[in-house]
Amino acid sequence: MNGEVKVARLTASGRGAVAVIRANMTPPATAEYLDSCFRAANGIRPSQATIGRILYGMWDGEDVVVVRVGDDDWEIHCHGGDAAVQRISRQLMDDAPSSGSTVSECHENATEERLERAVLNQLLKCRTSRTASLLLAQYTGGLRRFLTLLSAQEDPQTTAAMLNEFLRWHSFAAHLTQPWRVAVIGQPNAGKSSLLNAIIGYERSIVFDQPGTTRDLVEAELILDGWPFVLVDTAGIRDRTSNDIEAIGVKSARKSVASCDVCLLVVDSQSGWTNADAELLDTVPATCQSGILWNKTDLLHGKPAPPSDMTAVTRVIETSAIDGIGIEDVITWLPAAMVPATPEAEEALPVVDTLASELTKYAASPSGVSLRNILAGWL
Ligand SMILES: Nc1nc2c(ncn2[C@@H]2O[C@H](COP(=O)(O)OP(=O)(O)O)[C@@H](O)[C@H]2O)c(=O)[nH]1
Ligand SMILES: [Mg+2]
Repeated sequence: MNGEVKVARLTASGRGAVAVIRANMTPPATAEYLDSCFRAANGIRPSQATIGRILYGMWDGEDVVVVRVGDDDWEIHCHGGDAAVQRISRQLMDDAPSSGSTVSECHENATEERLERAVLNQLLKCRTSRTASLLLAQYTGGLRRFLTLLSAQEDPQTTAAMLNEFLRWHSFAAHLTQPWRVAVIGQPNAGKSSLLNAIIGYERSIVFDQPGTTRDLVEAELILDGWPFVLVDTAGIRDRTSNDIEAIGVKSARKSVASCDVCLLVVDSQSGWTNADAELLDTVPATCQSGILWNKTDLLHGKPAPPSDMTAVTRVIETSAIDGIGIEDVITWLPAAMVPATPEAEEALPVVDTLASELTKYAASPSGVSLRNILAGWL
């Protein structure tokens, strides 16, 4: 009779540097299967290794570490991305000679409660301690307390007010795990790539003094005031372009503007404000805030400042990518514009998107589904 294989991921799902998979291979047949998957650098076969022995080697072309942790148990430490974990787990599950197999997630914090599981899932995606502490407060009871209070509420007006207050944080809560997207747009050569590099502090985009050099979107993640941001460098958005390669960049730039939270329009102050800039500003969707970066001010030498009718309606920051003028202002303005207010420490936040959508739907037409029914699915 064949043995049995049980595979479990010990580390939490989500991004991580290293993931650990535990494999339980019950005799008689299966342990040797590990030997065919994994080649240790020192030639020791995992099925013959002494308990506690750490083996470094290759698994299907990938560096992994295998440790025998018991008579029938091995740990496989591999790259932390989901793809590597799934590939190794599936291989053990599907190809090892066994009579039956199971796979499970069994990291320590696993909980059976749907609400906490969903919040934990979000918590694992946090990139900053500021966002993680907000999520943690929801995980350790903040959200459950609020939903319990809400479900006990008899008065429709109070219920509506509680829901309103909760749901007004919907977009903010979503951004705790999905960075605010900043599209950097502008005419070719205005200094978009240079400014992006100045903001993120290292050379990331191509900077070249021939118009239309940035063909691909270049994204850079950064943390501003504890909040996650992604800056997207774009090709100049123009309606007609003679260059096909740049046209691809222009197309994706339009798409990128459509999905961004804020647009930074870079203007070359040497040329001043042009119709082309006005047209560009018009492409920014109403859902998206915009700011103007009046760039190359180091070259101005008395040339005109941004027109005052423009500064009256939009935030204009005078910048120089070369000597760093205004970069600090941009870095301060972005988080202030995106997060004008922060919730109180104890405030419940709609950090679970499915729940937030269900409640938003309910709030729009309270006579339809019953609130108790919705909440019963979570409590
Ligand atoms: N003097 C000066 N030159 C700049 C500034 N920003 C960009 N440049 C120059 O303008 C040219 C185009 O810059 P780039 O960032 O590639 O523009 P993009 O096409 O908008 O991405 C390069 O030669 C840059 O060095 C600035 O603030 N001051
Ligand atoms: Mg560029």
